[in-house]
Amino acid sequence: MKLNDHPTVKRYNERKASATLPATPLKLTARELREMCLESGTDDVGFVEITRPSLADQKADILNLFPWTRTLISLAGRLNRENLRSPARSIASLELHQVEERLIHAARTLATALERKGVRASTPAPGFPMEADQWGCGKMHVVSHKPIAVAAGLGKMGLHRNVIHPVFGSFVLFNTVLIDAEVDEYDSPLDYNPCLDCKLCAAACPTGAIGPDGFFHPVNCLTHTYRELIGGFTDWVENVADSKNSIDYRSRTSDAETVSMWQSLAYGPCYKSVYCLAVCPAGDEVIPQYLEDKKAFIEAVVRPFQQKTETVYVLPGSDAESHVLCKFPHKKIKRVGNGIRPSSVASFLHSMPLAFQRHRSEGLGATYHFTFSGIEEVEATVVIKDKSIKIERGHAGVADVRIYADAKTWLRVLRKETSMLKQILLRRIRIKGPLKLFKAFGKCFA
Ligand code: B12
Ligand code: SF4
Repeated sequence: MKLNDHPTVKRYNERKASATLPATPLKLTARELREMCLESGTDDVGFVEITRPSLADQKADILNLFPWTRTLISLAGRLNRENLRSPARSIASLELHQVEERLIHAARTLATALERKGVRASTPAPGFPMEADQWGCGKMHVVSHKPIAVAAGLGKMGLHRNVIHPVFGSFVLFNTVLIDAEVDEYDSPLDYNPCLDCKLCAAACPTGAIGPDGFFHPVNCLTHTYRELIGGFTDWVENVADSKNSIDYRSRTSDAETVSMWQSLAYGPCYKSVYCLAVCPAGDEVIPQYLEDKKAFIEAVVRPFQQKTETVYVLPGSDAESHVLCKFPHKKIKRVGNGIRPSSVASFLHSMPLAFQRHRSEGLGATYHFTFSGIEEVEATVVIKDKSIKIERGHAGVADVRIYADAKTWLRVLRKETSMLKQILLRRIRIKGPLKLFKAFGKCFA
């Protein structure tokens, strides 16, 4: 049979001749698209063109995977407040899973409807699954929903580094649908920030990851909140592998922790804290309770999280550990690993600001010149001053300490596969300058 005689091809040619095939590229009206989004089960929506300058840093990544993208549809899913405010982790986690599921379903329903209209549409996950093979060497998530939601006018970043919706406040999750059609009207960012700068999120965060000055420490947050996810799971597996027998395993992991890990695997992850969202009074729907009686709000909403007796997971010697000891002495500290270990010198340099424990660097002011050789030949300058860190490629300024290292050996030390002292004695790592300053450098990274 010739291709043109095939029934499917014949039907295609007939539809083409009668012009019932949609013309491309399509232009959708914002009104019609908004209605479709709300019908699919989302609570709010906004549209952004792929060329929006505020999204320039993720445009290449998006186009690499979806070269046909013209418009980004940001979908918002409202979270029920009292579930998120419950100190019971099972209740708050279930609320997050349910809204995430709803956003996945809504995005897919919308994509199906759009595809039937001849519009190409793709729906990356709101959270998981992610590109897990990128763990330790790049960005695991396909799309960053927060900047898209901000560009789409669905909210602004609060002190806690989450997007606050003008009505739902912090009780909101986001998803994004990518389409190949243009929309006749795009949305603009909000002209104000719903964040009140009340700093309740900083007061409630058990790890101190949210600073009252706006500093955010993603790694200290992840080590606790994600104890049963990604890197926390890796650390648990290694504990199993390192245990000599069941008694040794039980000395490392309590029965409750083992059961909790099973529960996370079977029913979706248990987030150890979402306190920053739960205590936030911002947003039209949320603010009345706060404005009517601020003291009562703090007693009813913030205090239960602060008073909760619970285990807080910290990196040994981190700012999070000092924070728990100082602010929440009644909480139990458990020193753990978080599975984050650089796989290259490039990722070591990239991840350094994320791992930097600023309070541990107090009083330190020094410039470090790194020279890596072997599998990666890289020069870099690290300046630690005034509790902040700056990294640049090449050697800049005058070095207080110069570090020469075989790249592979340096990574093995970071991965705790060999000791720094041994490698210094073997001269695979050489330090020029005061050893005291080199030790102080190490202390800044728990
Ligand atoms: C990575 C990530 C995290 C990381 C980093 C958080 C962060 N602020 O970026 C960790 C594990 C700490 C985290 C924790 C939480 N997250 Co989260 N997370 C994401 C994810 C996958 C990407 C975030 C992103 O775009 N970052 C880039 C830019 C925009 O963020 P930024 O704050 O300007 O910059 C930070 C990051 O670049 C980060 N970073 C860069 N590289 C790396 C590498 C690693 C390993 C880490 C840890 C961080 C990191 O460091 C920067 C400094 O803070 C999104 C889902 C998605 N696909 O978008 C959800 C998302 C941001 N998370 C969300 C939520 C709800 C949470 C939690 C409450 C816990 C939970 N249940 O998941 C906490 C809240 C912590 C907080 N106060 O921010 C929601 C936020 C909703 C909202 N209203 O804004 C999102 C949008 C998921 C969703 N679909 O709704 N999250
Ligand atoms: S709790 Fe207060 S400071 Fe923190 S994000 Fe909400 S409004 Fe802003």
